[in-house]
Amino acid sequence: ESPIRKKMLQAFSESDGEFVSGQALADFLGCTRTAVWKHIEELRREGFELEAVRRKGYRILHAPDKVTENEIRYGLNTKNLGQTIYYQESIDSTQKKAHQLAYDNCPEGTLVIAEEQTSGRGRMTRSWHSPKYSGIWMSIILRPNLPPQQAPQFTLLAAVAVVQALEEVCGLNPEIKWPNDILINGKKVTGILTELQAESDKINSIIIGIGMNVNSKQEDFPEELQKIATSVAIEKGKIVSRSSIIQKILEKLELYYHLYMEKGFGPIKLLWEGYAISIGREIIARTITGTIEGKAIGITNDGVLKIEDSSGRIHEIYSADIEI
Ligand code: BT5
Repeated sequence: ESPIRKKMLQAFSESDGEFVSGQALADFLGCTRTAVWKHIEELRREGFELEAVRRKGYRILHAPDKVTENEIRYGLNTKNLGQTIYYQESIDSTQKKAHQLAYDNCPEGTLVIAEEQTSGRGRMTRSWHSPKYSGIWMSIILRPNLPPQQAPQFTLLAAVAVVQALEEVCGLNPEIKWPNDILINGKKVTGILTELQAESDKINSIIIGIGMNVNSKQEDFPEELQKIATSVAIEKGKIVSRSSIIQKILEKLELYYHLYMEKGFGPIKLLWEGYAISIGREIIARTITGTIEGKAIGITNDGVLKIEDSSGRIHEIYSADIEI
């Protein structure tokens, strides 16, 4: 995407729905009015609805609901997160691409996003169903100067950002199931996958993958997901703009990332606990080494789950699937 287009969307973004004159655009972009008009035409071809009024100029009436760089940039209110965007209509996995970009030293906050994933993945070797246009399939690269043990806290931090984005943009009240599931009415609407590139004592990159079902209908889910998955549209009863959810997630992530770097995990933990469903309940945790049953009594300051079994013994769980 050309830098001129980027600046043009920024100008519209700042005008907040008001007209921007052709001359003002030309001055701001440092190009001719004819060039401005050409860029406007290009935006139209991409599905932007633009109004042009003589002597007033142009304004954007409606941005199309795709998740291209333009859609995400228009109205995005962050300093770093999502300021560099890698978009592909179809991709194997945004997580995989993000790993490559991180390895090649892309800027912190780089967002990788696609309309569909052909081999989206969950934890371990599980797959993540990511059909075209109906969801948010994205990965964000962060580079906190921290030891690798603190990385799991970022799954919880991201979960808080996602829950608040869904509350504020969609008016929904999702809950978090430790460690990485966001549920609405007991069904999974979002999964989070946090991965690392690290040396023994230092994180190089954290890659946070977020998969959210947004406009899928119940019958769109494959058989095995019918009973366990839901989407924003199913819960809300109407179609929702993906780009506005993405923008809000990025804004919240940035906010909490800074809070975390300044104040540590404490404030994030408090927020997280307010949304958690598993705490205080009898649960079954399936880990790689075995199954533990008991009461989830809380998370530690590292984000590790504590379970008290019937003999009163307390187990610390680093990674598991939880059944409530
Ligand atoms: C997760 O794993 O929940 C993490 C999912 C992360 C996906 C994002 S999308 C962008 C980025 N790029 C990627 O390639 N991945 C990330 P886990 O807790 O292991 O849950 C996986 C399980 O969730 C599967 O075994 C299914 O049972 C279920 N599942 C698969 N697709 C789903 C969907 N679209 N909605 C709800 N549940 C799903």
